Amino acid sequence: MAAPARSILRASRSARVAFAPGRFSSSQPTLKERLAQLIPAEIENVKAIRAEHGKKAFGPVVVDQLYGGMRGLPALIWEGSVLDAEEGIRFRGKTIPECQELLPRAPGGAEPLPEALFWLLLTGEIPTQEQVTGLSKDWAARSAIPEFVEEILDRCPPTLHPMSQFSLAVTALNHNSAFAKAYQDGVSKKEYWGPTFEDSMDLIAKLPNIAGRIYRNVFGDGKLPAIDPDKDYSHNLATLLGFGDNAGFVELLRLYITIHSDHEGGNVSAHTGKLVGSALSDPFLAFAASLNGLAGPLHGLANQEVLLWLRKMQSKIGENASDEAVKEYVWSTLKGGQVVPGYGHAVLRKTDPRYTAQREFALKHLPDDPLFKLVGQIYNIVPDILLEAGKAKNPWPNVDAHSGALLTHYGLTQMQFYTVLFGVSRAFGVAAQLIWDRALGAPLERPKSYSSSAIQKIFQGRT
Ligand code: FAM
Repeated sequence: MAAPARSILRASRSARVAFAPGRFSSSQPTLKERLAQLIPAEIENVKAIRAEHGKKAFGPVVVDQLYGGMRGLPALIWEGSVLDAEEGIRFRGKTIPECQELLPRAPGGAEPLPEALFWLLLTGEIPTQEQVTGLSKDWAARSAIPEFVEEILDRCPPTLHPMSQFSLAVTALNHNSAFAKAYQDGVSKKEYWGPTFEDSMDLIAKLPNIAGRIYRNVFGDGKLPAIDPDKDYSHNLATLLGFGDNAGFVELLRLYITIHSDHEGGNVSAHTGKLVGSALSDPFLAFAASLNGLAGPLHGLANQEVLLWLRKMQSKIGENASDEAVKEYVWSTLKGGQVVPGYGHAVLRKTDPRYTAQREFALKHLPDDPLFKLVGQIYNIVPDILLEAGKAKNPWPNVDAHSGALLTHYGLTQMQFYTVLFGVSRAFGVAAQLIWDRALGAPLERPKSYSSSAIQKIFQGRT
């Protein structure tokens, strides 16, 4: 006999907030109103660029790029963030330290609110404190997930990886998609962005309840507290995970979501969301696809892999191991045909500023933490070894080399959950891109593939 849905036994369900989404700032434009003002000029801007430069060549394409994962191939447009190989990410032209300085914070907080980062990604503008508070309240009002999605999660075996559960739940949210409904009702192309915006807001708003439920089901007693409409997004997410009373963890989440939100358009999760969205799949379907890409160990799962690798290292060579012992362990990883997780990058050629931001957070809040010290010790050792091994184009650490040590410090020790937090954050960038793609009428993506024999034919007789 099938077991009864565990949700029936639960003391509380995900928050059912008593007010509706919409306007929460009194006098200033909401995010949707501001976007509506910006879109017409951007459509004209794109038209002008295409009219003037549309037929011009834009750098060479070499055959290696077809075989080599399209590295460096100029193929996408995304205004939200741009990645420089040396300098790292800029969100709408702003570095991480600039975002930390300029974006509104929570009262008493020092880190930017991800709500503000989302506003920046979408509009290129710094929102007011009031606008950010309005967004926090709007997301809290949209945060409840349908009961059948709760039941899907409750029926997942705890052995199903949290990322698979996450992807299942996000896919199921498509049941209530405003875009899918509007499309069925014959919405005009010009109006696509409106329901895409609503779905995107719903998507981001519902992720804390999904992530919290997965965490509590897999690692706890399955009981979830309610979302507080007067708290910011990160605070509510922390509460749902059971860390709402820990001010340090809440601050960490604000920084974490901000720096993991977007990394230009070509990375696997961002590009997958854009690609799937280009078929006019709604934001839930598109973002679920992003999550499946993020769940790969060369991409977002690397944060889990780093912790696993560190723990294996500690069990093999002990805690407080010497540099020599660590070096030997790193070499044994490489000689075993494995990658050193958290190091290297497809675009970056210097230390990832997302790593640096986390290191600075650790120096401020947890300078004596043993795992942080190990992460720092590895930073002094791995780049030289990767350089000596001579394969990796970038020997420096990326974002994933650091995040697990911070989460572990505050008690979130279940590494299988780490990529879920990356996924919550990445929704901000993917959603912003989907909204703009619909606003600008981005077409179906359909690059050309070639067979190897076609390549040989094309170059026959040419040197
Ligand atoms: N350890 C060992 N070997 C590495 C390496 C590392 N950290 N980084 C690159 N290499 C190898 C790579 O596997 C490749 O080997 P083969 O020629 O045998 O295929 C060679 O060096 C050249 O690779 P590359 O051109 O430098 O890197 P790619 O652009 O192909 O790949 C990464 C980029 C990120 C997939 C790669 O550096 C890697 O596997 N790193 C470890 C996993 C990781 O940390 N991923 C997270 C990336 C992160 F920023 C994110 O997406 N969240």
